[in-house]
Amino acid sequence: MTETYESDSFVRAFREAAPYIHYLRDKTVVLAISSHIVASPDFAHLAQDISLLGNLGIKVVVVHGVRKYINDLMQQSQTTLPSHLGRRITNEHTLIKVKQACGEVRFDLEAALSVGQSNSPQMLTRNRLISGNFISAKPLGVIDGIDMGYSGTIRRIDFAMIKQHLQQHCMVLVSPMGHSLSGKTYSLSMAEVAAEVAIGLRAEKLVFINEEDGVLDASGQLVRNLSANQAQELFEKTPQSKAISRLLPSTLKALQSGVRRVQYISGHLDGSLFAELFTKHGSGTSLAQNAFVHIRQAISDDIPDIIQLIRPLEEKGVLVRRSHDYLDHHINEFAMLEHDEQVYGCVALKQFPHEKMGELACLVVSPYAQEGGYGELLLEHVKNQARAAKLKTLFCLSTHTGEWFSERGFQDACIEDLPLERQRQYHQDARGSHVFVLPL
Ligand code: 1C4
Repeated sequence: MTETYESDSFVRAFREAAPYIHYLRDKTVVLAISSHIVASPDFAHLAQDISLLGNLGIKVVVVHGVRKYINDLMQQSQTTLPSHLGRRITNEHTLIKVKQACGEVRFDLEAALSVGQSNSPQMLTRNRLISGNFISAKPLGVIDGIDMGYSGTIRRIDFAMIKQHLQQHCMVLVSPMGHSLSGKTYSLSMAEVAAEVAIGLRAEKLVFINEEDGVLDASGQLVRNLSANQAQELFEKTPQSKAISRLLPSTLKALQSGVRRVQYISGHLDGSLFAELFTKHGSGTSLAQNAFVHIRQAISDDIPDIIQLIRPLEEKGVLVRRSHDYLDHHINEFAMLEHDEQVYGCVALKQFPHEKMGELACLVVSPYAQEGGYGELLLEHVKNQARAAKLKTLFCLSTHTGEWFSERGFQDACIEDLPLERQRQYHQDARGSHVFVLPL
């Protein structure tokens, strides 16, 4: 028997991760890290993973929060922090504490991200971390008669400077502080800074790393994927923790402004960052402007993906063999199922307009994504296409999957029920496939 590592979980995980790593190389990822996470002992693992992202060729910008550090300092001096509309009111005394807290978080972060991976035999290079006066700020001013003092908002971000550093393979560290042109310092919202940085850099992903696992539904279960509309609805109906609620406005703005994914993950869960970036299921909640899974018309560029999906099944006799040439000529019959920009399935509808019949063919869901309902989605898609084309009957031929179709309303049929042209092909193929039909 040939030895195989296929069942090895490392091999499977590596195969799953590789396309994501390839996709993210040279793209920008903004990581917005809560100060509660920086202060926690769990941060050491996360910092190592962040360093590794840089080594994988991903452009990383780290934005940090300061809330925990400020609260601790205020507690020590037994002062409370007034706030209005969810923003801290920063007077001169508080500003000193904010600066102090900000410096402390930065040093903690720099130290953790400076740990070299010297325990690795390949000695990965140490990432250079750059920070600077990237953000110009202006005061929030007086809101509802309340002077917000040194709490500010972003006026401008020096994206050219940030990009220059990223281009030179440096990691960029951005603090939630900004300076006005008159030299005053303002305390900013970490979520706002992270979103604006991600928007301006056209980041691929904005990842908020908090203490919570992500967004929860009414029964307290973690919600894996949300579109912007679903998120808005869910947050209205199901109150989330304060930390998560604070992120929603910036999240929606980032998504509306072109950031492809905003992700909420827990910084306490070892490996959560890698799981979120490099696996299909992720580890927290992933938010996108539009729905995650969609089925679209195939184009010639999809042929390599189709071949990758169908070849192993052709070898096993589950599917009929289709050459590159065949796919090229019949690509209009195919539809592709994508999840998060990755292809996970395909299906074809071959029409026999004379008989008002259609064949559902070449139905495949990637082995990495089976039993998640994608097969059902592809079937629904073909049924809708067939109805739109005014076909009356859908049929399919199968050697191994008859039960799956029977459970979805297909009935056993015989060869004579097929269009004549298909009957001829059936005898030519000599596969002895079972025939199933579904009245539409
Ligand atoms: N038999 C019965 N049930 C099955 C099954 C099977 N072979 N495979 C999965 N299921 C069940 C699961 O156990 C699960 O049940 P549960 O837990 O809900 O009770 C349920 O289906 C999952 O449903 P889903 O919607 O999540 O399904 P997916 O896993 O997303 O997709 C596929 C289902 C069958 C598409 C998927 O398992 C797959 O890709 N399988 C390998 C390829 C395959 O068998 N495709 C069907 C081909 S028939 C050929 C052609 O080339 O045109 C041959 C033509 C000829 O001449 O012979 C077709 C149509 O392509 N024909």
